[in-house]
Amino acid sequence: MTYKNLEITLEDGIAVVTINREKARNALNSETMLELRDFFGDHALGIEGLKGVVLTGAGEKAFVAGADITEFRDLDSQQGADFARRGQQIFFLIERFHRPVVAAVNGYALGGGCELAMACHLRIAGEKAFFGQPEVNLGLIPGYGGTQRLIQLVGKTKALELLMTADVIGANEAHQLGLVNYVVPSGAEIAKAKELIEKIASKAPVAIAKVIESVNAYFEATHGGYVAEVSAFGECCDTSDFREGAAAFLEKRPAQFKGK
Ligand code: CO8
Repeated sequence: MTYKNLEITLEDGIAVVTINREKARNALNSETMLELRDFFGDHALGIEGLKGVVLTGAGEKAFVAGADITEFRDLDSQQGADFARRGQQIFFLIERFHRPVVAAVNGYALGGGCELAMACHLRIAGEKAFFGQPEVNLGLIPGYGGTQRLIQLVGKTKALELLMTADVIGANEAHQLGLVNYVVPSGAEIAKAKELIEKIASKAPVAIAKVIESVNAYFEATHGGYVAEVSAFGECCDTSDFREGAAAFLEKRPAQFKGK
């Protein structure tokens, strides 16, 4: 597959995958999601001697500003659920990848962008990085596993607060909460991610793959939460509040919600 929205470089066994839609703050449109699926589900499996993958966003402003709102504003509940389910499956490919996948978060990681970072095994934040799940501003909930992974990473207390307030937090707070592994000066995110991958690459590869498998297995009992998220996301798509929320974002005005 030829990639239009992913830029991939391979150096010393480390692949750096850059989501390259800077003008749309690297928002995840369908094409980018398919490219991520191809990379993690196929292409990367064939890279000889791969030590790990760094995932980042183009430019200084955003890692990924979420799913592409222009694409899903007209979804009905069935289409919304299908969209979310397909996205979850792609993020599972990342979470289950046999080599470490490290997010190098260089700016905003919002909505689907925060969900993407959370699907990676480790997260490095630049000091100007921001994290948040602002979907309720749009009349939605996260659909790519965010309701589940945020609980896994920061616990129920803070997850509920972040999901319900749509608060956007900075790198240091994300670090205090356990959402990211390290905070580094802006511009040093990829280097730190590579340093971690190099360290991990000096260990036994099969053992590393088994660590990933076993840690993921801890959460398997709660996989029903992902299914519930898909249905709930779909149900939100049927509300007039969602149409209003998406329209308000695109028209750059505050949303007027009616609870319907
Ligand atoms: N989708 C589409 N376009 C976007 C998105 C997005 N998520 N984010 C930014 N853009 C576009 C803007 O519309 C703008 O376009 P234009 O230049 O044509 O006006 C351009 O990118 C630049 O954006 P800003 O001018 O707003 O840039 P700033 O640097 O001032 O602000 C922010 C950057 C803070 C990231 C801001 O753009 C923002 O708040 N973006 C939206 C964040 C958001 O709400 N994300 C959640 C989206 S919903 C989601 O991710 C749900 C995931 C599950 C989906 C399940 C299936 C569909």
